[in-house]
Amino acid sequence: MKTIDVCLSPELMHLYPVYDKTVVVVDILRATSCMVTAFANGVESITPFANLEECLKMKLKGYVTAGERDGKKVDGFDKGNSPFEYTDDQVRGLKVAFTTTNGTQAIEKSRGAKEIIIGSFLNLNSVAKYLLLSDHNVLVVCAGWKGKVNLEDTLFAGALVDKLKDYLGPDCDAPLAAQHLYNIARHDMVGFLSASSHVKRLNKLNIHDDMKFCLTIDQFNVLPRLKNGELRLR
Ligand code: 3SL
Repeated sequence: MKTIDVCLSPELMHLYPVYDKTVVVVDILRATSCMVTAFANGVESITPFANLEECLKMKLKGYVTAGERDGKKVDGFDKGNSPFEYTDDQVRGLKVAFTTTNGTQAIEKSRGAKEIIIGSFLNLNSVAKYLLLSDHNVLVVCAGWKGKVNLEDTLFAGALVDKLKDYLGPDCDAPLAAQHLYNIARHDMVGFLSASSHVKRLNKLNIHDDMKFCLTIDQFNVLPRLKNGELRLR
């Protein structure tokens, strides 16, 4: 049986060899939810950057620059990190250079994996279907917040473990813990997360609608995958 493991924070990546794994990077609030929404609305590619200045330079090459630091759109960038900025025809055909506080850092730390795909509740089923057919063991990398564990990414990991429980075995206790948490929260994830640190942080920035949208399950049937440094639909 193939295995599934969960890295609850990018700071723990040194414990998880990735060279032979399919890594699912997740940042529910809000980076990977934005990426999935953008691809569902026709973006051509997203190039993730850990470094803000490197991302900004991509403007000179005709890229749309996007992302945030501490939840706020970066000065000089074209777009921020709300999924509502990546809907309808706003992004069709665009090449986007993207950097965020945690999500793109988690992608950076996952480099060297056999393959890297992007997960969110919005494309949960597409991720699960892909993993079922893949030959590799799976590691879910939760972006967390500045090295700390967060609830929303852990819930996604738990949802994935739960969905795949008959096909992929847990590789340590983190997937089991995530699965338990998801089963406690699954019927009211919005309520469950209302006390979470990042929801409070976003509320302080007057960002209220993004959370509900990012917790919608299977809104889109897309699977972004990292290839040659950029995310594209597989
Ligand atoms: O850290 C990230 O990658 C972001 O998703 C955080 S925020 O929701 O934009 O604050």
